[in-house]
Amino acid sequence: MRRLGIMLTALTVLLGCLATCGASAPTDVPETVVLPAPADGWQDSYLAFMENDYDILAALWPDGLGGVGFIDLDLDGTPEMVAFDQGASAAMGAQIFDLIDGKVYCVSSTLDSAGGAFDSTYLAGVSVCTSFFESFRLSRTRDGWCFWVDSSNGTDQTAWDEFVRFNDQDGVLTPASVCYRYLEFDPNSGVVVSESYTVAGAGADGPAYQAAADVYQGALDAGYEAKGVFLWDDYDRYSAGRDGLLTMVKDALTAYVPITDQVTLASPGA
Ligand SMILES: [Ca+2]
Repeated sequence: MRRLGIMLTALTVLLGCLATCGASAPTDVPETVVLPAPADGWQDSYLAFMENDYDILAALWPDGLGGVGFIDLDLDGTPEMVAFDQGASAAMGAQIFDLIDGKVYCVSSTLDSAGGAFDSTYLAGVSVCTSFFESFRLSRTRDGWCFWVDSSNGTDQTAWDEFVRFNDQDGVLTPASVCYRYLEFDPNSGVVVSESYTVAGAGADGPAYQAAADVYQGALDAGYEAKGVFLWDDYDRYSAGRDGLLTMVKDALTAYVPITDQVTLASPGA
């Protein structure tokens, strides 16, 4: 029974949140989500990938990665690895790696060249820009439990937002575009001179975009705060080539917060 308790961990959101968050309560979505046990040796798999593929990583990001963290984005029990670049624009680009059948694959990247550098079997067309591990939110939406992120970036003349939902598709983390907004500004006046929207990849208008975004912004947030480490936390420790990167990954593994530690829990075996 103890083993059952370890393998099946139920996650319960405080019902009190329903009253205090002001969000509508999904009626047909369970109040708990059951996570399978993580894949054996998942930590070593990611470490080995970073060590063996270091030359590829160094070629793609010659100045080094900006941060590494682990988040179970598709709620299959095994965390994905999120690696930020150092952000040449307003937000950093996230590269997401998933452990699939014992092998690590890049499943999302802001770099087009990642598809040629890594095995692109599971590389999705949707990528994420953000600057914080905590931007990935675990919520109980009307469409079920999921992680999502408000991915955004821009310049002084443009701004875009994309709400990205993380799905598990046959054991593969799959980011999906919920809705997207692109704005162009007059650089002198700041007035919006053009705008375009999509919902689920199809052309839409502003109200449709907002309605799709509201499903996530208005959902019940589980209060989970993902953690990782950044290069600027300790340049001396993290910036020395392969060894520095592997140290960053090891520290990120230590910083990893299992979802069960962050919310009110109820083990079915307890
Ligand atoms: Ca996962």
